[in-house]
Amino acid sequence: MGLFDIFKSKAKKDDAKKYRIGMENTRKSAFGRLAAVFSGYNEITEDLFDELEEIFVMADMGVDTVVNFIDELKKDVRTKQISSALDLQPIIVDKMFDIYLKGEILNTNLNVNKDGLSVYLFVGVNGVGKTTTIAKVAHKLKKEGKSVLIAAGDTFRAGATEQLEVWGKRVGCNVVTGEAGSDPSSVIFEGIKKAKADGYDVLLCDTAGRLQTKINLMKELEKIKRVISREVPNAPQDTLLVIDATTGQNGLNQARAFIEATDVSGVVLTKLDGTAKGGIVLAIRDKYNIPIKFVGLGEKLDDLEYFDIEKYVYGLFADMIDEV
Ligand SMILES: Nc1nc2c(ncn2[C@@H]2O[C@H](COP(=O)(O)OP(=O)(O)O)[C@@H](O)[C@H]2O)c(=O)[nH]1
Ligand SMILES: [Mg+2]
Repeated sequence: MGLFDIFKSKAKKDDAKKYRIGMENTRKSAFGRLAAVFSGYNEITEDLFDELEEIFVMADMGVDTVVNFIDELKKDVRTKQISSALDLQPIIVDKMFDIYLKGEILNTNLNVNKDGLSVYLFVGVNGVGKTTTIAKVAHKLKKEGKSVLIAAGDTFRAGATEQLEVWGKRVGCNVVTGEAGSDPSSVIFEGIKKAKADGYDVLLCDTAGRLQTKINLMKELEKIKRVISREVPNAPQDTLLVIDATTGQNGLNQARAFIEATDVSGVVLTKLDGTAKGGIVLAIRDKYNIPIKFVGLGEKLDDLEYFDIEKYVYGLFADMIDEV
């Protein structure tokens, strides 16, 4: 059974509700045009493919990914000998799933240290949503029964530490802070010391998002990681690159500096609710081959979901799927 059919069941739909609500912008603009396009065609034609291509590019799937995707669709149409435009719809949904997975099983869960403290480092350009995401992750992990400590490693931006302290109070999490302008590694070091002494399960580390030269960025992240791995072997368990979905392909280019500067093990894609460019998930997968671990679907504490490709694809096509 294809994804198209699976999501006709009510239980699945309820489970994916946050995605359906959060991705409304993408659906209403780019993907919402699919229904109108399909209503103009009975048969599958080259013009139909051209219109589909335009929609996918508009949703920011990335030109290379789209070209490849359209090729795959055409191949499927040929091998399955389909000619009716209506029969193409479920194939689009299923193929989208395939091009994300590429036949692999992707680890979208956080890596966990079985011997004690798990340390997660959050990196990314200023304003993408690192601090907010840390609060959301803290909230989520606490609900899962973990004890969570936060280290306010952004000592650079004025007010960053206070912002995190406010979130900490809201979530009910202690926040380890340092002086403004102090070395971020020293704040993170203090965080680890406290986390180990008090037996915390998780330490979440914020960092500044300065767009410095790559060399400086590399040195700063290297130093932070050196301190972390000296104190906790094999840590950080994950280095999470936070990317703002509203910045589209531009944001991806900025993110590249971080990927080149350090080992990134996962992506958090924020503000998926605030963009029509929800196709960016597929562009990230194609360009960087790093799994997306979380998506931000709003500004509130509960608006963070573990990334799930099925629910995401449902978020893109909910109108089309629900209609059938
Ligand atoms: N709509 C929406 N806004 C978000 C999301 N994540 C973060 N933001 C907003 O993005 C802005 C910048 O967030 P912040 O955490 O300070 O970014 P940082 O500079 O990377 O730490 C804030 O106004 C957040 O409320 C999200 O998933 N959806
Ligand atoms: Mg911040």
